[in-house]
Amino acid sequence: DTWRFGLEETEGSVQYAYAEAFKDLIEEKSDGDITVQILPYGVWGSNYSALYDALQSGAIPISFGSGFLGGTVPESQLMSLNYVMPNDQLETAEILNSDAFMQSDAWQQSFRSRGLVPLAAVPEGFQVWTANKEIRTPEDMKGLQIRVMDNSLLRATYQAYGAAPITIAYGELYSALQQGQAEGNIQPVFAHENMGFYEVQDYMIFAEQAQFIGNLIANQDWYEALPDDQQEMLQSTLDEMVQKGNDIQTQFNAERLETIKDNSDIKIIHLDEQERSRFRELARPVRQVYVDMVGERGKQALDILLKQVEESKSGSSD
Ligand code: 6CS
Repeated sequence: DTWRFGLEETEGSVQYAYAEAFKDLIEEKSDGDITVQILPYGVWGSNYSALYDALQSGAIPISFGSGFLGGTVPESQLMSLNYVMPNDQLETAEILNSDAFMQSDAWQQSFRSRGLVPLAAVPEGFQVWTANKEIRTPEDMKGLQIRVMDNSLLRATYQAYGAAPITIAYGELYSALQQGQAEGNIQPVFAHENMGFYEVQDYMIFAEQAQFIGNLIANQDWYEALPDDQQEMLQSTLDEMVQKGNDIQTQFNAERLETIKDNSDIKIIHLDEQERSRFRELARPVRQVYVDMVGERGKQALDILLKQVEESKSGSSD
C-alpha cells in the first residue's frame, strides 16, 4: 500500500521532518508493506483548499491542516487561540495528544462530521511576530497590517490587539512583505527562515502567545477501512511522534534562529512578563468569540482543553 501524505509546508520545514520520521517508523513497522509518499507544499499544488478537498475526497488520505482549515473544520480554530496553552512546549504537545482531548467526542466529531479524523496535533514552535518597527505594546501594533492565516479567530485576535490584520496566501507572502502590502508577519522561527521572510523584515518579536499547531488528519473512510493491525501501528507511531515531534521543532527553531542571526541584522526582542500581560488581557475575550462562532461542540472542546491545562504541571500561560 502507498499512503499519500500531504504537507502545508515545503522541504526544510517541521512538517517535512515530522513526515520523514513518521515515514521511517511506518515503513519499518510494516516490514515494507506500506510506503509513505510525502507530498510537500508546491508538489500537490499551493492552494490549501485544494489540499483539504483532496483530503476530504480521499485522494490524499493523510494531511496536515492548520490555520487555513477553519473553512473546512471551524472548530479547528481552537488551535489559534492565544495565551491558552502551558508555557512548556512539550507539555502542550502532551495535552493536545492526550486521550482526554484528542479522543474526546467534541474534537473527534468536529472533524468526523466533515469526513475527517483528527490523528494528532503537532506543535511546531512559538508563533513569532516580525515587523519593520519595534512592537512591545498594543499601541505599537495599532493599525499594523499584519498578515494572518485565513482564519476568523486570528483576525479577531489581532483586531483585539489593535492591528489591522490581512490575509495573504503563504506562497505570496514574501513578495507582499517585500513590497509593503503586509507590514508584519507571524510564523514559527523555522518558517521565517525557510521561506526567507526574515530577509524583508527588521524586527522579530517573541511574545510567547501561542505555538503554531498543525493538525494531522486522515480521511475518515480511508481510516476506517484500515485493518486493525494497521490502525494500531498508526496509533503507536503517533504516540512515539509526540516526543519526536517536539525534538524536531525545538531543534529546527533553535538552529534556524542562529541562521537568521548569522545572515541578517534583524533585531530580536523578547517581551517581558509585564509586556506580555497587556496582550494576554486583550486576548482573553476572544475565547468567547470562538464559542460564539463555532457553537456548543467547540465550547466543549475548549472546556476540555482548559481543564487539561489547569491540571498541567507548569500551569497555563494565562
Ligand atoms: O503561514 C502560513 O500560511 C503557513 N505557515 C506555516 C509555518 N505552516 C503552514 C501555514 O499555512
